[in-house]
Amino acid sequence: MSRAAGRSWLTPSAPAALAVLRLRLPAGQLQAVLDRPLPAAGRAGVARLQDARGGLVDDVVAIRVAEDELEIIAHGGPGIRAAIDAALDAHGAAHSLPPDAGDGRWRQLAAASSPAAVRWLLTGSAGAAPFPPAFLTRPAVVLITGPANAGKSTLLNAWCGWGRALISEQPGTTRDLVEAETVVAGWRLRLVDSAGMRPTADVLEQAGQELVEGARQRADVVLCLVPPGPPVGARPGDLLVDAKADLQDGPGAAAAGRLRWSALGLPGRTRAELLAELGAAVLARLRLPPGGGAPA
Ligand SMILES: Nc1nc2c(ncn2[C@@H]2O[C@H](COP(=O)(O)OP(=O)(O)OP(=O)(O)O)[C@@H](O)[C@H]2O)c(=O)[nH]1
Ligand SMILES: [Mg+2]
Repeated sequence: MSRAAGRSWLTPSAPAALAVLRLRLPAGQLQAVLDRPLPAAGRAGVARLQDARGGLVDDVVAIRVAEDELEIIAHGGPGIRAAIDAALDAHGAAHSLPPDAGDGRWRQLAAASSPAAVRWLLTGSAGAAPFPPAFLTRPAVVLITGPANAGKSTLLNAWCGWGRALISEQPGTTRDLVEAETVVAGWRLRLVDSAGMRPTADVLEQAGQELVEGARQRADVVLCLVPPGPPVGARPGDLLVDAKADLQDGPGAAAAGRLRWSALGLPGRTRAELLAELGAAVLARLRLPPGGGAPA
């Protein structure tokens, strides 16, 4: 049974140097689109895309992806695209193929949000992503919570690499949700610092604490910092981190096998190494393979 003829742009319509198009026509009609013999199956060739009367429309690269199908790399200006559309209408390829004609990866690439997602799309095998597909198009949201003065804002600043949030020795400093981005093993993470949890009569601080509940709802993972003392505000499922670990008793604290964080580093471990461990734990929790999981 012959397949429906048609065409489908695989790249977005914004002006760009190049645009990519899938074109499906019976082989005889397909030949009429180009001024040279069609490339053999699986091969590519340079050719002129011509209108139904043989007039030049664009110089293109044509890849023969099937007997009746070409992938065409053309110039990406809006005028050229319009001229190609008009020419292909006249060749009988007027109907757009469904949006996912071909493998749809060009569309996904245009929307990819992390270098790791781009890498997987370019080099990974076909089929379902080996990570939650939501993270193809948006960064994961990581909420940093815990008691007041636990070092949450200090961690945010260390992780994003600049002084995004105010830090002070005074508990109750952060009230708003403070967001910043970092990249871990190719994955963009949206970090959200939040008001510290403690009983307080301060109305603004209470309002800040209420925001944390909403932030929990939209977080993909919650890091709860646990400084020396009893845990405050932790919930089941939170990733617990021994915070201000430089102030904690080494053997006892380390024994729990929990993540440890100190802005000052720890004996034998630099701050950067501790951050890398936190990042690896967050990626593992989110099921995000380093670098997108594509072969090196
Ligand atoms: N010893 C030690 N001090 C730290 C560490 N991290 C932060 N501090 C200090 O602890 C104090 C509080 O740090 P913040 O980052 O403002 O704490 P926070 O959790 O954001 O506090 P709130 O916003 O008030 O809830 C500051 O004086 C920091 O310099 C750490 O790992 N070790
Ligand atoms: Mg703070």
